[in-house]
Order: sequence, then structure tokens, then C-alpha cells
Amino acid sequence: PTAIRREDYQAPDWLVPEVELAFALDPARTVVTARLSVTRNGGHDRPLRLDGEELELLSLRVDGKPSEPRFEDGRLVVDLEGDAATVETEVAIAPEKNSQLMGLYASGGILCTQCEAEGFRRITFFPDRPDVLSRYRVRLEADRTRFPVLLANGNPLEQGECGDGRHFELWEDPFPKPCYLFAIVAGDLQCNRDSFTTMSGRAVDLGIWVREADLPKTRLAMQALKDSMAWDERTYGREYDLDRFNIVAVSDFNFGAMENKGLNIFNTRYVLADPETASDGDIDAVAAVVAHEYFHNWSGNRVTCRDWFQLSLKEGLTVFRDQGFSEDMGSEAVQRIDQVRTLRAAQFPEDAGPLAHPIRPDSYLEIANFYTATVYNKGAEVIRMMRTILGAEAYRQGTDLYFERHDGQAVTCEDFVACMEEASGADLSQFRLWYSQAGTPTVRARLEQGATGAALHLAQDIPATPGQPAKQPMAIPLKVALIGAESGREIVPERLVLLNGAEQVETFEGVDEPAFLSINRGFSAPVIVAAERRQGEIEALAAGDNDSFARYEAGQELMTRDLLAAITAGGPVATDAILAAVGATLRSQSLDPAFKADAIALPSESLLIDKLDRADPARVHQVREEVRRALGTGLRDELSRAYTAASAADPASLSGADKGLRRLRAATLALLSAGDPQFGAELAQRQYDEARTMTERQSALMVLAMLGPDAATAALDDFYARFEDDPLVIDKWFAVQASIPGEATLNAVERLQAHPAFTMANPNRLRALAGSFAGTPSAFHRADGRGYDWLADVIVAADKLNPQTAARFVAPLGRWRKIEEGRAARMRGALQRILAEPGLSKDVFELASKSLG
Ligand code: DPP
Ligand code: ZN
Repeated sequence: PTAIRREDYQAPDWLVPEVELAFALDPARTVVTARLSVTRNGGHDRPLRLDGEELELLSLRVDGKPSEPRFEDGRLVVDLEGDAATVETEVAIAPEKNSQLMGLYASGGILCTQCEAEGFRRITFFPDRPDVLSRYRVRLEADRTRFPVLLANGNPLEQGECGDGRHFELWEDPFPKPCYLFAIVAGDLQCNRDSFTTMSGRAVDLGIWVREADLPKTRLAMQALKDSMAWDERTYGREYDLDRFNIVAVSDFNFGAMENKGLNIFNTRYVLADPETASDGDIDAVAAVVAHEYFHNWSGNRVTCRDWFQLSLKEGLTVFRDQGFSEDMGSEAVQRIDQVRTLRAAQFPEDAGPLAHPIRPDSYLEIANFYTATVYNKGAEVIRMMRTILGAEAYRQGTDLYFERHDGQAVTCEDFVACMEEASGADLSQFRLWYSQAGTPTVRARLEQGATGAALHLAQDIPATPGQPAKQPMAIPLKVALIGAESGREIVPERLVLLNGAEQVETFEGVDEPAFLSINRGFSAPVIVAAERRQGEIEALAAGDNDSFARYEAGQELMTRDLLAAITAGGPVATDAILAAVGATLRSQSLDPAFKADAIALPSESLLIDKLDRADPARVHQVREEVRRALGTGLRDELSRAYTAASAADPASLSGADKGLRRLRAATLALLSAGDPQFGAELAQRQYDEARTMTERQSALMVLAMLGPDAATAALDDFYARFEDDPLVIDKWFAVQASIPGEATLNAVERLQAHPAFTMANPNRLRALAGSFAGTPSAFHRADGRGYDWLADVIVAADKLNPQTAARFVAPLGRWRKIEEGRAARMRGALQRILAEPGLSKDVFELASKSLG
């Protein structure tokens, strides 16, 4: 396969202002008729080239006359004389055989589409690229009994009977859009209806379409939708633009959800939720994804991407927007900790490994591989930094200008930055390096104190990444404050330091007592801070930094320091400092429960592995367990008290306070059980039996599962029997068992793979098993390498069905550079075995070959 490069971009030769589509829907064989009005773009004599994949071409007409089809490099080439023409094709496709879940496919009796990034070419011949914007008129025809509901983008125009049991519906979308936002749905669906009145007083009909039995589980998603619509008006001045907004839930879906214009299609996982079957985390994720897809209506749909290298233009911005929504709906501090946790778990390792790429990549083999934590989450951090540097007001003026100037256009990341500059008057030329340079910067910091002042010495290093051996210094906004070592007060109030040199010194006056350095407060920049610390400094910040993120961070730094020391030294673990910090957190009268839950959690094994040179995952697990045990025994009273107090959470309430209590209850239960397994088993079994919410039930089940089969079997069996008919909960049943630490987990995973409820065809189920297993270091990294072989086999088998989802499991094998040589060799062996497989998809080939490096 050949690489597509950003610098090769060429404007389209032909535009397609109007499209008429007719679907004769049938799961076995659907016939799609497309009539494209095309116009020549610029003075050239090149033919029209249309993408198409797995299409059976039945007929081709140009301006009404039959034409002989010609193919070049897999594209349909149409020679046209004049500057405008009507090109009609008729193709047949087989939705029920479509296991890739790209294009038109069947999911649980529903016919639906997924077109981003390049799925539309699997529906009809078309210039499948985001800078070709068209108005669509779509006629759907299907059997009325099996498919009583027929939906498409935009507004319905007309409906009726066709005879012989078939009916039709005609839809029109007045907004020009790229074909990746095209969608249709046909199925036996019920609707939760509501309405929203926009800020200019227009009524919008809202609908969430699901199977009848799932209707009661759509209430929370509907509330989130209305909240999102109001929030976007309030926060960004963005109003909805169609008379209808529909969401449809389907069980088989590669992404979380898709922002098709006026017809969002969702993975059921991000729509269906109630407290009995979804955890608080799941419920929050539903709201965040509903918001995310809704926000795309402006950041993505009204203003879209010129080419796929600009993906972060819409995804980074939209993630930043959904983060803002979640911060406003919940606790900002807790949200920020969660965001950073996600970034560190998913994006930092990507940025430090063989798949590192800038948020605006320079080349790809398969664009589906670039829907990454870098493009999404680091992309969101880059937008956040711009707001931090420019200020909230100038940032909003910048987005206003962007939406106004580029409405109806397909644009670039550069266009967005230019709007920010123009609105604020700031010069962002150096800041742009965040778009082009990969790798997580490390900021080294050292505070030097004199009699009345202090000097903060800062330096930045950006590691080499594939294709980028040398880097230029970036513009890094660091929020900094100095805190009195004796008084505990902020002796230098928070200020924004813009680090833009390789090295830089920032001075502070009026520092009249020994000071502690609180840096990167609120995680103002997505960097790794390596600060030289005085004796007792990190302990003091963990106990009293007045920025809650920085306080959390200091606690993590302290834990990481002592864990890494024990892992590398090989001796016993010094747990005193960790015990003191966790004990103080638990005893605090002022901290809220959700923060406590985050603050008492040890850094994950994956995070520790990332910080080590060639780690032994078994040793990492052993040391971390030792500390968990020490916490459970040493702080048993504090933990028990916190556990009991947290049991008062109101099961019917989804308030931040009650969710925080449940979070703390789960965290304390896990530590109590690490300290005293017998006691933990009793407590967890009782919590399981009495659980009124999935949050309580799932956390109890996880604790039991970690205690081994004797403790867990009864609860696991009960859980399965209780929720047998609920696929999203059965996913949890698979995930819990695949996330148990230790080498024995692979045996359970192999048994689960043979379970009748397991299928590779459903991405959620496959992720529940393979994703959970690969995300559990002490299980995945078996010394004999069998964990790697199992995953390689899964990738090869899944690739034959669904390359996009199969490719998602390659990255864990690509982390071999972080692992000790014996295991690393076996990881490379597994990658080589994958690459030797005949008929491998581009998706898996690209990631496996880059991972081998
Ligand atoms: N549906 C995916 C998302 O919203 C891709 N656009 O991120
Ligand atoms: Zn998105």
C-alpha cells in the first residue's frame, strides 16, 4: 500500500453540488441509484474519478445516455466534455454480509450506515473526500413490516406506500455536507420524543430511536441532549439549525457514535443507561458522547475538514467542547483529573512509542488508524492551551470568527489558528509547533531561592519520534504559584508563565519564607514535569496545594517516586510516606469524596511501566500489590470509616455528591480487601447482594473477582443470570474477568472466548474481552509470551471480519520497547507473525509494521 501525504493535497477536480439517492432496501441485496450533478472545478481536462469499494455496478449513464464503465486503480473514471454533467449509477450491495461495519450494514435487524471516514464509497460511486460538499435528497424504500421506520439526514418531505408491502420516505438535507456525514436508518424502532426551543425561538423535534424494550433507558441521553443544546447556545453562541434532531442506537458499531447531520447514530453503549444497569462512569460517558456528537453540528458539520489530515480541527475542538460541558455539569476539579488520567493512560504512551504522530499527521496508509488519543485528546489540550494563553474572552471571539468566516466550508487547522490570532491580536507562530511536532515535552524545573526573591529555572526537551529526530522548542503555558513552606499560604499568587525557549528563568519578588513550587496547575500544558524537589516538598503539596489538580498531582508524584524506587531497588518497599499521605486524605474534613477517591488511588501498573526502562511487569505488579496491602492493613480504620460513611449515598441520585460517595466506596473497598482478603470478600459479597446500582454491584464484583474463584464464582454466576438479556451488562461480565491481574487470567480468557455469548463480530464484546485483557499488564505480559500469542491470533481472526476494530489491538504489542528483553522478543515475534499473515488489511499492516519499527 502507498502512503497518502498531507503535502500532496490537491483541490477536487470536480464538485458535486447536488445528489439524489434512491435506496431499494433489502438486507441481502440493496440497490442504490445515485444521480450526481457534477461541475468542473477550475480549468483542467481531467476526467471525473469516483471512489467505489465492493460495489456491483449495474448501470452507468451520463446526461441520460448509457455509458461504458472504465476503471483505473479501482476508481470509476468518467470522461466528460463540458463543465457540467449528470452522472447516474446503479449499484447493488449486500448489507447483511458487511462485517466491516463501514457503509450500509445490518445490526440486530436494523439497517444503518457508517461513512466516516471512507465508508460512503461502499454505498455508491462518489468522490469520497471531505472537501466535496453536496445537497442530498434521499428516497428510502423498504418492506413496511420489517422496516416501519425510515430515517435520513435533514427533514422528511414525503412518505407513502409502494404496493406489495413496501413503503417509502423522502428526505432532504438543506445543508451542503461532505459524504462522510451521510446517514440512513431503517428498522423496527420506537422513539422517545421531546422538543427543544432554540434561543431564537424555533422548536426542534428531538427523537431517540431504539428497540422498544430499550425505551426506558433513553431518559438520561435525552436530558443530556437538551442540556447540550442549551450549553452550546450559552457558551459558544451556537444554535441548532434543522427542524429535527434524531439519534439512533445500534449494537454493532466501530466508534462510540457518529455525528451525521441531523441523524446521529450511536453505539448503544453511549445511549442506553439507567442506574441499575449502567455505572456512574457509564452514565457520565453517555452524557459526554451525546454532547460531543451534538457539538459536532457546528465544529465538524457546518465547518468541516478540508482533508483527513485536519481531523483534529473537528475532533480536538469537539473534545475540548465536550470537556467544557462536563466540567460545567459536574465538578470541574474531578473532571480535570479524569481528563488527565485518560490522556496519560492512552495518549502519553502513544506519543512515546512507535505510533507517535503529531495531532495533524503528515502521512497515513489508512486514515481509520488516526482516530487516536493524540488527534482527539492531545488535540483538545492544544485548544485548551490556546484559550489559556489568549484568555476566555478572546478565545470566544476567535471561535465566533471561525464559525462565521468558515460556515459551509471545508478548512484546515491553520484556518482555525488564524482566526484565534486575528480575534486576539496574539502571535501564535511558535504555538503552531503543537500541530506539527509529536512527542510529549518534558519540562525540567528548579526553584532557586535568595533572600527576598526566587528564580525558577525552566528547560524543555522534546523527545525524538518516528520521522522527527530533532525538535524546536515549543510555547508551553505553565500556571505557577509559590506556596510558603511554613505558612502554607500562596506567597506568590498563581501566574501564567509562557515557556518558549529551550531554557528560561522566571523571577519572583517578595518571597520571604522558604517556598514550594506548585507548577502546571490545572494541568495547563500536556507535558511531563520533572521538578527538583526539596525535602518534604512533595509531601507538603500533596497535603495542602490550594489548586486541587496540583494537589492530586503531588500525591501521584509521591506515590510514583516510592513505587519506582522499590521496583528498581529490588528491596522492600518504603510505604511510610504513601501511608501518611493517603491517611491524611482519608481523614480530611474538607476534601470532597470524589477527590479523595482519585487521590488515594495508586498510579496504575501501566503508568509505572511507562516510567521505567525495560520493565518487568510481574515485579511492577508485585510491588504495587505490596503497597496496596500495606494501605489496607495500615489504614484499616480510616478506610472502614470512609467506606461506611460512603455507604450513605442515595442510590436514586445522580448528583455529583452521591456519585462521589460511590466512587470513594469502591476505592476504599478495594484497599480494604487488599489488606484483608477474608474481610474484603465478606464486605464485597454483602455490597454485591445489597446493591441497588450498577456502580455498587460492578465494583463489588471486581473486588470478588480479584480475590479468586472461591470468592467470585457465585457472584459471577448471579451477575450473568441476572443480566443475561442485556448485552451491555454482559460486556461487563466479560471485561471484569479479563481484567483480573496475574498469569492465570489467560486461561479464563480462553474459556470466555469459547462461551456461547462471545462473538468477534460485535466490537463491544470483542473490546470487552481482548481490550480488557491487553490492558491488564500482569495478565497480558505472561513470562511465557502466551498472552501475546493469544492477542495476535485474535487480531488475525478479527481482521478478516472487521479490520478497523482489529487494528485497535495492535498498539499493546507495539509497547515492547518498554518491556524487559525476554518478553520484548516474544512481543516482536507476535508482531512478525501477524505481518506474515496473507491478506492482511491495510489497517493492521500499517500499525503492525510501524510497531515493529
Ligand atoms: N464519531 C466519531 C466522533 O465523534 C468520529 N467523528 O469522534
Ligand atoms: Zn468526534
